[in-house]
Parts: sequence; C-alpha cells; structure tokens
Amino acid sequence: MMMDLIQAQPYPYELPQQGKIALLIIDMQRDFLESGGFGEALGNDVSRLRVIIPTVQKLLAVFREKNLPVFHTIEGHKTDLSDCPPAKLKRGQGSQKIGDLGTMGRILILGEKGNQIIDELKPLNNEIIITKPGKGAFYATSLQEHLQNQQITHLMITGVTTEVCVQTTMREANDRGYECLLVEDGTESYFPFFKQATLEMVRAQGGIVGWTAHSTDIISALKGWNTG
Ligand code: TIU
Repeated sequence: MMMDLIQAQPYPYELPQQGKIALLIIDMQRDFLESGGFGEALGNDVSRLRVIIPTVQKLLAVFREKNLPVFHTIEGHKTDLSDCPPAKLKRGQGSQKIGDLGTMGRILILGEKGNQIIDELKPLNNEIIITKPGKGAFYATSLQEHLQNQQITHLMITGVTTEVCVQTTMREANDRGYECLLVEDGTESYFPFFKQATLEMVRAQGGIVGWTAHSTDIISALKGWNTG
C-alpha cells in the first residue's frame, strides 16, 4: 500500500489512510498580534508574531481547496469573568488585567474587538471557532466532541504562542490519541528561544509529543494527496 508522507522530524509523518486530518489555528486573534491587547498588556512586542501570517494563510488555502476541516480557537472569557479562575485573573504585573478596558475593548473578553481573529485569517461560516478559557484548546471546550464527530485523527497545528497555547494544546491532543504535527514556520513566540526549545522538545525522544515540519513540505504533500 502506498503511503502518503510529509517530510518531518523526527521521521516522516504519515497522512491518514483512515480518519481525517484537520488544521488547528490557535489564537490568531488581535489580542496577541496587534497593539492594545492581552499580549501587549503582558509586556510583549506583539509585532514579531506577525511573520507567520502568510504561512498560515497558505495552509488555510490548501485545506479549503481540498475541503478538509479547519478549526480556529480564541482565548477569551465571559463578560462576567465567571470562567476565569482567580489565579489567572490576578497573575502578572502589567498595568492591565483581563477584563480591563484597553484600546481594543475589554482585555481578553469574548466578543470584544481584541478578541476577534485577525482579518487575514477570517474564518469561513463552515469553520468551527472554539472559544477557550485556558491555554489548552481541550480544557472546558467542545473541541474533542467535534473532532470525534468528524472522525478526525490527525491534527496540523499552527498559531500563537508556541510555548503557551500551542504547546499546551498539542500536549492535550497527544494525550487524547491524536497524531499531531506542529508547523515550524506556522507558529511563533514572543521569545525565539522558547519557540526553538518547543520544537525540539516535542519531537525529541522519537516524537514524544509529535512531529514538526516546514509548511513547504506539508503543502507539497497535501497537494499531491488523494483524500479519497
Ligand atoms: N502569553 C502568551 O504567550 N500566550 C498566551 O497568553 N496565550 C496564547 O498563547 N494564546
């Protein structure tokens, strides 16, 4: 039987013979990529995350072209903060906290301007948006239910930030039995060293958490893949 493989580390990643692959785009919301949101409130230079936008756009275009499922996530809290643990609310020493009024609305609150996915990656109506109160996309969300309903077994993971929401989600997915591939140039961190360390730690020990691959290798494999 011919296998469809993506050139990856620590070894080639097999595209599913059975089951499906989905694209997971983590938290590409204004909060983390534009000035005036949560990322900046935490003291970060948000501009450095923007380099991955064209890569994620290209992957998104291939998934849409091949009619493969796409999931977007947003980190955010209810207006009354009832889903925000006190520990998360009081954490940090920045001038603004979750729920405070910033230049893009209330910080990290669902529905506010800062909480919207950036225009460049605007979801289509048939793409599911998972809002999440934590760093991981499985905690207190319906993500797993959606994946199971759609027989998705493989996840291609992109978004921000690599060592926080992306890595947490990848670890959660790995423990739930998903074959996870982290897109090297489709994820970014405020700290280059943390991104590099994350790539290395997930693929160490024979792929203890999963694989990493460059978008060009992923796109060429997906384009030639007969999804049946
Ligand atoms: N602070 C930071 O790097 N990230 C977050 O708070 N959330 C996400 O990673 N989405």
